[in-house]
Amino acid sequence: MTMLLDNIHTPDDVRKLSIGELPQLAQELRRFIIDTVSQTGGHIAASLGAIELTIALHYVFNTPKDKLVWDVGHQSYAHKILTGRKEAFKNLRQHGGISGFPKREESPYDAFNVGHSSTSISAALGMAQARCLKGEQYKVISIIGDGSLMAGMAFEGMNYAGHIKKDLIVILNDNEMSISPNVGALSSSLSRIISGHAYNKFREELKTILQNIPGIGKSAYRVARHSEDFFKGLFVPGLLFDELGFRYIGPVLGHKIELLIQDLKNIKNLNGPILLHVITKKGKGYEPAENDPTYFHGVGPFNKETGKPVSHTSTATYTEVFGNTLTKLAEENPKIVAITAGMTTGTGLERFEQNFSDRFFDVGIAEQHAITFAAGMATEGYHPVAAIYSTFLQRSYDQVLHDVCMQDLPIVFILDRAGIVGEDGPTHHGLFDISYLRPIPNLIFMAPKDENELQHMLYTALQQSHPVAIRYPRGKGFGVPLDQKLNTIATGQAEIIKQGEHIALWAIGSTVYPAIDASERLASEGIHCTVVNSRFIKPLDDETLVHIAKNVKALITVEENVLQAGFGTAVLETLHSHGSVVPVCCLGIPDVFVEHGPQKMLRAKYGIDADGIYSTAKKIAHDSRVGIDPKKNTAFG
Ligand SMILES: Cc1ncc(C[n+]2csc(CCOP(=O)(O)OP(=O)(O)O)c2C)c(N)n1
Repeated sequence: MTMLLDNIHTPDDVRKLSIGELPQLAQELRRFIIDTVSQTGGHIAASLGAIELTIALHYVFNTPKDKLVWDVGHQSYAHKILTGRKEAFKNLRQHGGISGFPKREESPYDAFNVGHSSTSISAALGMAQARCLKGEQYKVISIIGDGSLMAGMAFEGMNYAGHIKKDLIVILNDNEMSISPNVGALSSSLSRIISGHAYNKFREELKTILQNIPGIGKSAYRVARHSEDFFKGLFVPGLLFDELGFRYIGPVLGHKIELLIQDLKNIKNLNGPILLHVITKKGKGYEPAENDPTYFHGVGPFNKETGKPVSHTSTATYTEVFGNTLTKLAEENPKIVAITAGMTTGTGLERFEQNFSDRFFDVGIAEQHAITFAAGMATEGYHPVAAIYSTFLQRSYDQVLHDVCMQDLPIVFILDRAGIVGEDGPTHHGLFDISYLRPIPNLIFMAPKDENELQHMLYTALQQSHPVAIRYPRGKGFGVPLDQKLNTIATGQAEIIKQGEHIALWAIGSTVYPAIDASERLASEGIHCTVVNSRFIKPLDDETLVHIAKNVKALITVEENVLQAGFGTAVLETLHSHGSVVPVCCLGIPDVFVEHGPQKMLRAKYGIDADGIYSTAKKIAHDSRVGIDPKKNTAFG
């Protein structure tokens, strides 16, 4: 059977199809996305839910002149395929392949780079404003999900859009889900709008009826309009968009392409800020994803017949160990409360939620609010644990600094996905938290070498009366046994794992085991290393550091963070302030945004795996400045 998709190279080809052919195109896209993502992994549920909407948008608007600004960008797979990336889509999220998110470097159809949520309205409004300044004519359309719309930034964008009144279309893609079911007052308001759909029909009908009554029609309509707010409030509590200066249209059905096209054509030439409310189903057309959209939000490779993951090992992830440990600790300590910003599953808090629903708070995609909300609870004697991915905590920097650390409040920041996350790429790597948190006074900052140490660190953090951050990587631990009894780790005390007289490997978090591996290979070649698990980024174990530095010929720091203002820099600062002259080499991420690709591969590329540490140590050992005679080819003679 001929596939329509085979002849689609740009959206112009979509526009050549008849409206009657578009449902078939949607089916083909759906199959293609399921086939591919089952092999590559990716954000399938949101993308399946946005297929008809994507086709309709490209059909009605003149892309790329008209600009589509996708929020988060995880729903953009159909957009990628229709905009010349069908072949490239087979390498979705693979190293060297196309990104899982819109990327301007990748295509002129990608108007804005995304990955973090709730930016699309501000970005689109900026484009609309620039268009006016340039005196050009094109449409700008933001496509935002109901979950992403809940964030403060989306409201800041809408508020300003209503103020400057530029032509701007916001498509609200409402599937009543964030990653988990949506939360919050706006969310329930949207649901009531959907159920109040009848109101809109009623209003239109009323208008026609009243205006057609001979003699009194016009004045009756005026009276009715005055009382409209009253009626509207009765039927549709979602006046918010109108109040923000948007013309609200909808709700409309998001999987009926023909109707969607009609709706988009109707709003295309309206002026001012318009919000079109589109109802979609997350995971649409793939039963396993429709049944479990939370699991299929973002998945690894899976069997497309069953929906089951292709690989699974029994080793616990750091996330699971965190969630289980916190739940256990909360049984004994009623002051522990857990907070997440729309990431209950991702941060491992489902069990906590089930066991302590009254002490669990999913605030929606609102990282800034999450932290200050935690601060408020801490002032009232609670011990909040705010679990947020490293990359998303960037959103809350001022709240961490100003609302928590400046008041020295006991809050535990759990930074999951710290380091290289893999296929989600540069928007999601957690490679900056050491640099952005390290300068903040009062904060204690730790990173466990394995999942067992994570338990002890969490226990330790909850003994403190100060803010504490714990960072750990995405994925499985090392499969080490988990101690039943938890201990307090002395603040700022590093763990000396082994001693050797040649080179010190001063490692933190995920780099400790690779440092141990490297030291074993080096030892077999006569290069003897001291290996230290720093455990703390802040405070550093100055005494141990200075002492060790005196007794080796060189020191190497290893971190899974950018080198700028990172962990190695902290070590350098300490050594410098103590007058140490030991040569130091810092291993970590250079001054780049790291691309997407497998964690293992990227760690190797940036030289922070066992091989990388080994090679650097070997090079240093043979460097004449370290006191080796290179001709002898033996380290430190
Ligand atoms: C600042 C930020 N916090 C958290 C996330 C993780 N995240 C990605 S998509 C998503 C849910 C978005 O929900 P919605 O906008 O309704 O889109 P849907 O997935 O339902 O289509 C979340 C929480 C993110 N990308 N950015």
